[in-house]
Amino acid sequence: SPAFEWQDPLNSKALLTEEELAISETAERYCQERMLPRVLQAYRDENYDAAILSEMGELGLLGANLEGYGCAGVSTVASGLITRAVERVDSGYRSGMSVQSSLVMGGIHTFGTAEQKDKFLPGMAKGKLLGAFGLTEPNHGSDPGSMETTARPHPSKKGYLLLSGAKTWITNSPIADVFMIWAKLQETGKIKGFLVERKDCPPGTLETPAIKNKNGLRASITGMIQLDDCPVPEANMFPDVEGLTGPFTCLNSARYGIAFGTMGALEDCIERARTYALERKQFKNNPIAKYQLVQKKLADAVTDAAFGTLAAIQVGRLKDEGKATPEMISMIKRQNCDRALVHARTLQEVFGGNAVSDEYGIGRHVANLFVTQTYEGQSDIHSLILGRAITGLQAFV
Ligand code: TGC
Ligand code: FAD
Repeated sequence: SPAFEWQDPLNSKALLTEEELAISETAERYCQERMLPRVLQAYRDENYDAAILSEMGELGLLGANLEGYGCAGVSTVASGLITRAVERVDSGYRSGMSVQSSLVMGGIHTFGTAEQKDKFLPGMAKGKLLGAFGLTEPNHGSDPGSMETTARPHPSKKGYLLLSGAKTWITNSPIADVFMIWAKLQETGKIKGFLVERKDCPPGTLETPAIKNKNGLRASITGMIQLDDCPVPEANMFPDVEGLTGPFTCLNSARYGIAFGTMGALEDCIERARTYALERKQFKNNPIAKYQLVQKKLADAVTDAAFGTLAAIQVGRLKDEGKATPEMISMIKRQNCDRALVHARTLQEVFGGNAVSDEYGIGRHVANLFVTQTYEGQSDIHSLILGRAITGLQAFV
């Protein structure tokens, strides 16, 4: 008779293809053997090792669900399994990868011209060319439609525009080679996407200072993008998409990755808490895992990890069949980030005072998971997206 497996209680593996299982195994092995040994020191030093992206590129793990241009062309579920493997180690490492793969490569793949795809995608797939995605501004986070960054015609150079404005809280910005900037055309007020190459920016027109002293996501690098009449050729603009549909289409894919990825962080919290609870003894030499209140914490967390994983697989399958809606993605992004954060916080209690030591890893996940609940649409914003779809009434303004 089948045995209950606490690591995969609803047997989600049974829903995966042979290829997906193999990809998951490759990603898990790389993450456990190569990423995990670096993360504690990286987090302490607030240092992102960009070599991670080139290592992932060599394994074919970047932009993995895209077709062509050196990308693997795997299923959406397989790409989710990769994010889960990475986020089992650290949400910051998954962040660096999500921006590269889903937001920037995905955006170029969907909206880029043939020349833009040829120019950027092969280098990005190898992790040799690094990307950043600039949507959020100092005064406009949840409401990017009010952005102030503008693009105006270059007064003297034909075929060029000048970008001005500031983007903030931008993952990878201090180390990126190419920036996907969302800005309003000064003439029409329409939002357009631009690919800005660091190497082509004259001095003083592009600055990307790092934002230091973060109390979460410290193993990733975050910064600003400051544009001061930065010249960009018209050929680097996405020709056929305008309005928020552009950035939000990129976000659909990245939000999916976060929904699957956070299940990896939660599973790591469960595994660490279970191990600790079985080893730690209190009251008549009993392992604390024997006590009902500790068991309930584990049961609650294991249940939500299993449900969240099944939901992510279902939405991935629908996405590949062209049947997924943005609201489905909002639902799993909100639910999985919220549940992962709640359970990580509760499981932290299992470690008693030791939870305060960074050696136990649980505090790092708690701090990181707060960020996952905040970026790519804060959870309350996703509640309002769902509320709008349920009632037909919009509550944003
Ligand atoms: P709204 O009127 O709802 O929509 C404007 C236009 O956009 C279209 N649209 C979508 N298209 C594709 N996919 C989606 N998910 C879409 N959602 C909306 C919509 O059809 C409409 O098109 P059109 O042709 O009619 O113009 O826009 P709104 O201004 O009312 O905005 C509403 C709201 C709150 C939902 C939206 O602004 C929102 O989602 N806010 C959250 C902002 C956000 O997610 N920012 C993410 C920044 S990037 C980031 O955080 C990266 S972190 C990366 C990492 O490190 O991992
Ligand atoms: P605000 O929009 O000011 O929201 C503050 C609070 O108010 C939230 O709780 C929100 O839910 C609530 N709120 C706002 N409006 C409403 C409303 N109408 N009804 C109810 N509640 C509301 N952005 C990028 O473009 N690219 C990146 O690579 C990127 N990386 C990031 C990395 C990190 C580490 C962090 C922290 C952020 C990153 N972001 C990035 C930005 C992120 O997407 C924003 O922080 C997020 O969208 C929220 O915007 P905000 O911080 O301006 O908060």
